[in-house]
Amino acid sequence: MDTETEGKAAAVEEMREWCVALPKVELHAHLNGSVRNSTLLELAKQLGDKGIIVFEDVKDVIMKSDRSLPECFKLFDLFHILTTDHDTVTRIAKEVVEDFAAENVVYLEIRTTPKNNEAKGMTKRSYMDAVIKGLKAVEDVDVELFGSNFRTNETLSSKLLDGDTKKKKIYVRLLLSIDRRETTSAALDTVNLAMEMMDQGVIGIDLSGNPVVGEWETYLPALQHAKNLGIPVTIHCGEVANRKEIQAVLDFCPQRLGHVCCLNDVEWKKLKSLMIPVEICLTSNVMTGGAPSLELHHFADLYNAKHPLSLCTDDSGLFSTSLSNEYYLVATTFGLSKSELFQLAQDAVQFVFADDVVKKSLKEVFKHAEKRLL
Ligand code: 6MZ
Repeated sequence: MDTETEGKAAAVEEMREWCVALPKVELHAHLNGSVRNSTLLELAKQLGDKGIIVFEDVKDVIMKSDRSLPECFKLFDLFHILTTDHDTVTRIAKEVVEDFAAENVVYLEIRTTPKNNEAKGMTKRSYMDAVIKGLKAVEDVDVELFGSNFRTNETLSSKLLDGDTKKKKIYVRLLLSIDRRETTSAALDTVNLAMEMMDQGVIGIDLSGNPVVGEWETYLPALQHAKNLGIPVTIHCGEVANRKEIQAVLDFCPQRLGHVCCLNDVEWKKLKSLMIPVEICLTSNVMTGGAPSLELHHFADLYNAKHPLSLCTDDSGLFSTSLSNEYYLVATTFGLSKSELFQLAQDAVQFVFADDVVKKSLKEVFKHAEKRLL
């Protein structure tokens, strides 16, 4: 390697490390899309040994790196076969939090679809209990799940000071997802479950699932119910060009929107005038064709317009990314400086669904990190 190449490699490494060190807020991460490949392979091997699946076929699918949107949803069906029993749900919830915390995510909203599975004796409630059990089982990191002072009177910010030898801390909150395959009644069950579990870390509702499946009218009563109950809502919007639905979603005016890929000029204008914060998922959108390339991703337009936004992973396992990597991609693709990246990460605090006490604590975390990172 010549000196110039070595210098470039060192600069890349330094920037990547800086993006890892940056405190980050993750607002759009699906539990089953964020599972480690090693865990999926281990689970597939177990089911392969039992003759339930053919391990070699599943292994190739898990290790494949590019995925179209329809392929993603076939894969989720496979992941659900691998992960949907109580102990496995507990395990993946624990690992996902550990992985985000390891790259300095200080606030994580993890979303997951509560599942009924009679064969496994699973109800939506017992599924969520298994998720929460996983969050409580995290040992390497202190998880603040119920409120800023859940385990101790010390706030998170006071424990995240640099040079701190204590354990890392992460706020975790849960969003319950309505899958687009569900009926109105099943969607309402999910909202009622969210209400029931508001004191256990559940903080909002998400509408997700295969965007070519289902009708807006099916979910609207449940989303409206959430709104009436005062539960914050985030909606996957415009993953495909469904004009009628994009219009309806903007009219509904949820607290946040995911993706916003296929909006036309009128819808784009409306989104900007409504100032609804957007969860930006760069790698996911490019892989699934929602954006033509990183360079042409709509992040640039929203960022330049000073529209509220937050960088997110969507499915870090499925798309082999991490939140640090998404920040790195923004730096290298759009030329943001470290101070602009820092501001971007810090601004995301405004869009969390958690209360002002948590927001205040997170602001402190950033204030302190600023001295070290800039
Ligand atoms: C829409 C998505 C998604 O809920 O089982 N999901 N929905 N668009 C996406 N973009 C690629 N990625 C994930 O996590 C997996 C579920 O999240 C939704 C799908 O409904 C998927 O089945 P949970 O933990």
